[in-house]
Amino acid sequence: MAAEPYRCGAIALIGRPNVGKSTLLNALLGQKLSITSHKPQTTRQSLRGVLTTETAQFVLIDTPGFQTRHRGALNRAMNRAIRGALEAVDVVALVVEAKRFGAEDRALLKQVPEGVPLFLVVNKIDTTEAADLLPFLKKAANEAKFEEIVPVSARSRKGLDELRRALEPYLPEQAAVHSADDLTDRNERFLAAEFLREKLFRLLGEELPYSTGVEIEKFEDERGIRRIHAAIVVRREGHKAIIIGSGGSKLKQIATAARLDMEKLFGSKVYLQVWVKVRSGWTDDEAALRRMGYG
Ligand SMILES: Nc1nc2c(ncn2[C@@H]2O[C@H](COP(=O)(O)OP(=O)(O)OP(=O)(O)O)[C@@H](O)[C@H]2O)c(=O)[nH]1
Ligand SMILES: [Mg+2]
Repeated sequence: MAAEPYRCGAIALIGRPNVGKSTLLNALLGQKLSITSHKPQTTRQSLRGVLTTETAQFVLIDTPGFQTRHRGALNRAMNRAIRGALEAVDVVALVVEAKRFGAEDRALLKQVPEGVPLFLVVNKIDTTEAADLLPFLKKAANEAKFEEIVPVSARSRKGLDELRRALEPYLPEQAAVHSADDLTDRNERFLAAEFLREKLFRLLGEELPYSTGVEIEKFEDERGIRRIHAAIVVRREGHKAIIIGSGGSKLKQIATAARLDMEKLFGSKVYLQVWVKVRSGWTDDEAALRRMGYG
């Protein structure tokens, strides 16, 4: 029997905030690449993760959560990033939470280009009983013309092989686009900023993370040691004081957690220096957003 031809293609993971797109990307890669938190709108820019197997290369695109409630310039940039990620993909996977399919999921489906194979990935099945899940899957099947509906739990790593096997036949027959040891299209500078931003989402209160950003001011790789200077950008002096914390304790906790993640991903020692700067109104200033990489 002739060997199957190699396949390679891009798969966009789209969905409402907090459904677990980034957790799913990491679970499929078997490595932490994309940042995650229990707060919605953690991901702000799209990010590609490359999974290479013997038979196929999956270029998985994580995207910001789609929402229509918040309308500032940063939110517009996030929705633009979703539209950008939907250009020239081979498969679109709409990720939803088990037992939740609503107006925002339907609004997002309208943005999917015609003719692109559409998957429904039902995540967080660890939170439901099988008896409740089946009626949901049946009902969801009527929402659009899905090629496949795949229930998974990104957190407990259930259904991931099934998802990969279901996706593979939809990838075009072609040689790998990335080399086998490529993990992502993003550089270490971007990933360092993201890991620091994750700690802001995880270690600060409910509201503050949304008005913070991160800028990498210096990134040097000296004989395998990364020296990184990063600025946390906030909108107000009061926010700066909260992030620094009493005697600098909060900032130290944030920086240490971020550094440990960076060392793991980069496989090297990292010297990380972090300071906090105030730039009032940055989340609504298009020029400032562009400078910070929100294109
Ligand atoms: N119980 C359960 N929780 C999950 C699962 N997958 C993700 N989560 C949790 O859901 C929350 C959101 O996960 P993310 O991966 O950050 O979600 P996201 O869709 O990327 O969110 P945005 O970037 O904000 O759009 C986190 O607290 C995850 O731990 C799952 O399979 N089961
Ligand atoms: Mg995310």
